[in-house]
Amino acid sequence: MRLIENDILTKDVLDWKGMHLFHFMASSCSQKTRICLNLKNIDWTSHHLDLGKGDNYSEYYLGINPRGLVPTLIHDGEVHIESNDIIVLLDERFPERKLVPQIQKDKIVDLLRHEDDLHLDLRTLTFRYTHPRGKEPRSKETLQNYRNRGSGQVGGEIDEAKERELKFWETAADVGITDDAIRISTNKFRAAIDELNDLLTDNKNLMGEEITVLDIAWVIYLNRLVRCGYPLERLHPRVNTWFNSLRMLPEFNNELVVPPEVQKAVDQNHERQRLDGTTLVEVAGL
Ligand SMILES: N[C@@H](CCC(=O)N[C@@H](CS)C(=O)NCC(=O)O)C(=O)O
Repeated sequence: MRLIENDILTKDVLDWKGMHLFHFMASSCSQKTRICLNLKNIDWTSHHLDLGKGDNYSEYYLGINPRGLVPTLIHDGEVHIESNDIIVLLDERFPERKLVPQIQKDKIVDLLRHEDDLHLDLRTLTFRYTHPRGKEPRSKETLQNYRNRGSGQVGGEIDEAKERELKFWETAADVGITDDAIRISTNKFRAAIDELNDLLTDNKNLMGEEITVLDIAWVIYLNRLVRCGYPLERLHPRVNTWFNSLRMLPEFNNELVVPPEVQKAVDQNHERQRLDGTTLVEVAGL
């Protein structure tokens, strides 16, 4: 989705030349975008934000992306948000290695929409089953900044996605990530992965022989789910085999490495959950 000038308060980016990406190392949507850039050999300038430190809620960044989310792509002064729109746009502008075959475009866009609908479910599982984020993952002060800064509009319209984001963080602070929320989100993923299994029945990759953006998007999600303790191999062996074949390619692997201290915190979290009987498998009844 390309923003219009009125959506953008940090006007200097409108004069930027070349390809710039605002992203966060560990963000799934950023990883997806970076893998596309890698596969297409596109040169880009990195603007790294640390979401844990709230860099995405600065006046500067909310002036660029009123949703306060990563990634944001700036291409010759055009500001684009929403990772799925960005990867489809990159494929149109850099067709050398096609990742959205024209003939499959409508179906891919439709399936990507379904993937994006599950994004808050992925966040729900992440915030309980990777490293612990504390009782209030985004403080009241941070959320107040988020509410007040930026134009609050996308495409000239009041942005409802921002309200949805605020609600997510306020609920997380109020009641935490509940067992019910874990069950609901996990069941949605289980059903979605069963659909991937059907797509892989006769195909090497989700849309056929070649890798498309849909494969990239789902490898990223599955990578996160497996890190949360989702038993992919046991529940969906065919999907697991396909996932591992792509996950280990250097263009993917380079974007998915986890720093040892972060992995240690995840392992400790899982150990605690095993002792308490609150692993993902136990809570979701898998
Ligand atoms: N639909 C959006 C979702 C973007 C999104 O939620 N990004 C996450 C990181 S994966 C984010 O920026 N979260 C903000 C935060 O954690 O404060 C997209 O695909 O770009």
